[in-house]
Amino acid sequence: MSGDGTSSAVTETRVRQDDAFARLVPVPVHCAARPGEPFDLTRPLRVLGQDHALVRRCRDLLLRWGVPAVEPVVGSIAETAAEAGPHEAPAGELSILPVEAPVDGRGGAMSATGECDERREPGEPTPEDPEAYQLIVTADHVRLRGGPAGLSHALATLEQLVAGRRHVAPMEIADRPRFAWRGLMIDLARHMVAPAVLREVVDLMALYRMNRLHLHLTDDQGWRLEIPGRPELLERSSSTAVGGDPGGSLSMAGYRALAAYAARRGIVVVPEIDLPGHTHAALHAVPGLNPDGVCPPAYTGIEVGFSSLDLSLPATAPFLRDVLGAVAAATTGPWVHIGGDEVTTMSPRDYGDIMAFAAGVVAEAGKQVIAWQEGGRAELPAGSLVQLWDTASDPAPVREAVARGCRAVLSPGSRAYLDMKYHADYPLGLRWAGVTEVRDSYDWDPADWLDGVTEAEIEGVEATLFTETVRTRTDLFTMLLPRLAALAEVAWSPRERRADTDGFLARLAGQAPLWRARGWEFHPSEQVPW
Ligand code: TNX
Repeated sequence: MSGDGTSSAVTETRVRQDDAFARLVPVPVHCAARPGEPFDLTRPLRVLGQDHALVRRCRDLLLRWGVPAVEPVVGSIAETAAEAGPHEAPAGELSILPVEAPVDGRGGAMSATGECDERREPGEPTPEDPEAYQLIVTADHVRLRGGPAGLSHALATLEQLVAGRRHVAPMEIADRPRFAWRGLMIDLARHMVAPAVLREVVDLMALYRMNRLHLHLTDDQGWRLEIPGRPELLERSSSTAVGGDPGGSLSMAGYRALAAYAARRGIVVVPEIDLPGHTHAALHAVPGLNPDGVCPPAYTGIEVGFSSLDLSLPATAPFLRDVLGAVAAATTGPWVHIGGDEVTTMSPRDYGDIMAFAAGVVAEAGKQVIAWQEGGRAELPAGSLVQLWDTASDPAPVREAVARGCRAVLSPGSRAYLDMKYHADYPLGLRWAGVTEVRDSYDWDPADWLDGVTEAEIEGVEATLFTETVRTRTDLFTMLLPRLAALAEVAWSPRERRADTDGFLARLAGQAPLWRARGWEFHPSEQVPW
């Protein structure tokens, strides 16, 4: 091969491409090198698409990573050449072109119209795959294709390829998720997380193509969401948090704004009102929810399992209707989470009754129910989601619920609970599910987790961040990163693409510049070759 100019050029291109693929998390279904020169990011570029928000995001991404000038074009470019008509941006596509792209006879930038060999197109995004996308890079054209969610994922992949570089190697990527549910739960109740930080969490999720932001909005220590007609909930129970720390809350408008921000990135917000346990903040605010009609003092410790609602009290059903009705009405996504975990003070029958009642209110409001694994014992509507979490207890309720037509979301404590300590001496976090390093979060497969539950019955995977010990933005990102990226790949990538954990850890190391650029602190795990 030595002395053969062509081969060495090809080899060189391959090295660059391998390098490019080595930066992608989650690993895509299909990626392959294409011949040709790399796409040059050091010249002024034009971003062309039909969707204003996506065009702007693409422009911002390129500017953030040092492209000297970016011209956003929504709709079409009117070409100046007399014989040339306008070049329309096809729906479902986003193009990045040099501003000086040559114009072909039909008025399009040449590379935007059919220069790609259509026979070599990797798998088309299909209507059944709203999150599928393609990314094709040639010397003069970066083309992203997919539905709105797919294009959002394509932008995430592009950002990983571009980050800090002057060129993108020619390549094609065709990608789609393994599981529909790729979630992250954030506990706002133990410590409030400010909306600006929640938007950063959304950005982080989008970077790893995650799509469900589950907000744990209520617990014993605080109530965080405005409920119209029930002002006492925020007046009495929003200023508290674990350890006497400051509380906080989301107005309905703030909640809707966050959900809209997430939706533009392909992410659905899933609100949780934890019932019937974890309700001390409600009991503290609403006298009629207490058997003696007297509100107990606020609670700021971290015990669990002591509080519960009582459906036999006249105030309880109206309370549940008001709260769940308001939450359902404010939620554009299809799901409302009704909690159901860690109830130790009720009979199984009372527990089942109140869970069934809450599920009925949610169903009447036109939403699907999701509940923690214990809720699998209650009568939930078919198609409800049951979320496995407690690796120390019998997962039978999840299995039974699946047998009755529910689907499983997997958040096994020992893998997906990002409030677990990284190691025994780690200053933050709890230990009830063990210590969890990044390999622990990565080295498992959802399809093997639950005997008797098949891959087809698994809706997906969700990481959780409970915040008993998480007080600041730095704490939050340090617990999420790097483990969240591991779980994102578990949920997105095909099993056969994940066989090489060391390879994953090397790709993970390549993410650090992206995190640093955003000011997201991360745990410098010794398992990762940073
Ligand atoms: C278990 S997860 C809980 C939470 C705690 C968490 C701490 C779940 C359904 N219940 O109440 O905050 O452990 O890791």
